Amino acid sequence: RPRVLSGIQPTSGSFHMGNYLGAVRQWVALQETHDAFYMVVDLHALTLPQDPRELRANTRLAAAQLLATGLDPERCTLFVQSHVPEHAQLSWVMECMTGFGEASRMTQFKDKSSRHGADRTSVGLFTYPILQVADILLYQADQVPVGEDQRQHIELTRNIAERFNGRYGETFTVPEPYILRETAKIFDLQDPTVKMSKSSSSPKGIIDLLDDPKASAKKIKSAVTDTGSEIRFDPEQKPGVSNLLTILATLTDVTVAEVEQKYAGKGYGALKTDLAEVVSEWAAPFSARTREYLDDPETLDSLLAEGAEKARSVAAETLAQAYDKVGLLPGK
Ligand code: AQP
Repeated sequence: RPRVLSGIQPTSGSFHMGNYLGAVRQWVALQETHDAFYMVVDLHALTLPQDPRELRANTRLAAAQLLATGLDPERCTLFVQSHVPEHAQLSWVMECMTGFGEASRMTQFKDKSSRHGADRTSVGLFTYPILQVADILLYQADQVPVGEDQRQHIELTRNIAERFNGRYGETFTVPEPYILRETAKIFDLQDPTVKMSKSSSSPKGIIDLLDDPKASAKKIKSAVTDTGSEIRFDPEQKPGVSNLLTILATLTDVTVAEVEQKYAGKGYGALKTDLAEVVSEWAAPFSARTREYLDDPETLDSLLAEGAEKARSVAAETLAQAYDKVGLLPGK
């Protein structure tokens, strides 16, 4: 079985529809066909200031949401990044393999650092793509299921893996991004030209999966659509409507063309009402399942401990190889 690896940050509580449709939904499908490793990337969350108690709670909450979407610890390895110290250990080696200029070209860093200002930008935010390189290479992942915003980081991972292999001999699998075209980028409801994002969308622009269904319905109904009244999938001319069509088609497991056809001749109102209904039907059982996992933190923690143990057995082997290749003296 080919191997996949991916992660999600435990920031700001609820996952949003972009996280789910862009990434986590694929994770659930891939656990059936792939040797799958998924993690809550708590170390990545530290790139921005976090309240310690909230971070701990949000890490459990993220794991509970992943289980609630259908990840099954019998079929995949689910763990918390900081429980596997090899991530931070390999990251240092990878930092030493990365050019400063190369790291400076990461557009996500440029966006986030310009938003936060130099004083609130940590060195960790700058090096976080390199920790991600380590995350992926430790598991010799063949594919990395992510949203479009991560494509550049996967490209960096490929470059560094190739560089390491070239310099020290075949060590790492060079991974491919696994990005589904249709859902690679889910857009902000209020500004459908930018991605739906925890840190930069306004609350009205985000469908939070754990939100009260009434609140989500209200946001969907006030989503910015386009002038004209025709329901047509046309991301250039009609980004708002196209975004709603994508979300509806994916959640109901049909093609965008089918949804387009169904709404031919109808108004935006009908599309929004139906989408609100579909989101609420999806989200209610999801929230209930998330709560069940949270209500039993002991079981949740022991699932995560088992996941970390499985992950560590793979990660430790790769780290030992990498340390050996670069010439670090093995300890006793
Ligand atoms: N809008 C999106 N459309 C498609 N995929 C998306 N992802 C995030 N937003 C969208 C994908 O979700 C996965 C987990 O992302 P993350 O843990 O990196 O979360 P994030 O990047 O913190 O989420 P945001 O909302 O994008 O936050 P900011 O803006 O703070 O970085 C990833 O695979 C990501 O591609």
